[in-house]
Amino acid sequence: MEDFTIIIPTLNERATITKLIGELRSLYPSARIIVSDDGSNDGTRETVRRIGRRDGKVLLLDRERREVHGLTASVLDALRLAKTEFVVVMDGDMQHPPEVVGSLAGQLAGGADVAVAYRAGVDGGWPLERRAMSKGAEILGASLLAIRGAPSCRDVLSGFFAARTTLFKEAVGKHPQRFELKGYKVLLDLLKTLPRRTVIAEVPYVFGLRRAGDSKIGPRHVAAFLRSLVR
Ligand SMILES: Nc1nc2c(ncn2[C@@H]2O[C@H](COP(=O)(O)OP(=O)(O)O)[C@@H](O)[C@H]2O)c(=O)[nH]1
Ligand SMILES: [Mg+2]
Repeated sequence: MEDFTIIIPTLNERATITKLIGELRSLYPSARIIVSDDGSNDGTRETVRRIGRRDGKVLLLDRERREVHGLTASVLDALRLAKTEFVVVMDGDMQHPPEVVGSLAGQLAGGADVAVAYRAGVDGGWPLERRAMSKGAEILGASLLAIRGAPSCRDVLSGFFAARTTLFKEAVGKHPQRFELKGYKVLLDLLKTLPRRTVIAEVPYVFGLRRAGDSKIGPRHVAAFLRSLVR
């Protein structure tokens, strides 16, 4: 059941990363954790490296000097290192509850190919502008999958999901051009490459408020998302 690797892309998440890794470790003692960092300058890397010295299952993937920076690029780089049967992708800012990781892995153990955590609510509410943007992008993403005959689910833009490692690696290997490396929406890119018969499970969760650090989302991510739609 705990044969999974948790991939956490980070950019300046020092305020939450220790707590997140601690909670994951106590819930899933044998899980592997890869923090894929794009050159944080707030001590995130040093913190994770320090934890990794005590805990051999925690690895820092330091991408500071890579040519392409981006959330999707970071997830795909970490995926290459994964040797477990399943991988789970989640944010490093504690907006994705660690308890849900077990439910996602459980769905895969039960036979699903991909398990997606979808927002069943937003803790504390979101500004209207952010909600509207998110809804619009969701409709675009879901329509794209429908047009292409790809599998879909409730939140095709979720950043919190799990997949069979071989399925995910094969998708990237066969369709590298489908992945928008600077983008935020690696799940959408993955779904685009999969046949409609793929079994997708859905698990609800409440999206937490970001309590520390800053959201990195901005205009260049909107541009990356639009590129992702035409890839
Ligand atoms: N490696 C990497 N991680 C990123 C990048 N941009 C954001 N992240 C991480 O991806 C996760 C989601 O980002 P966040 O800004 O919280 O997005 P939001 O929750 O949609 O506002 C967090 O763990 C960020 O630290 C990036 O360019 N590279
Ligand atoms: Mg966030």
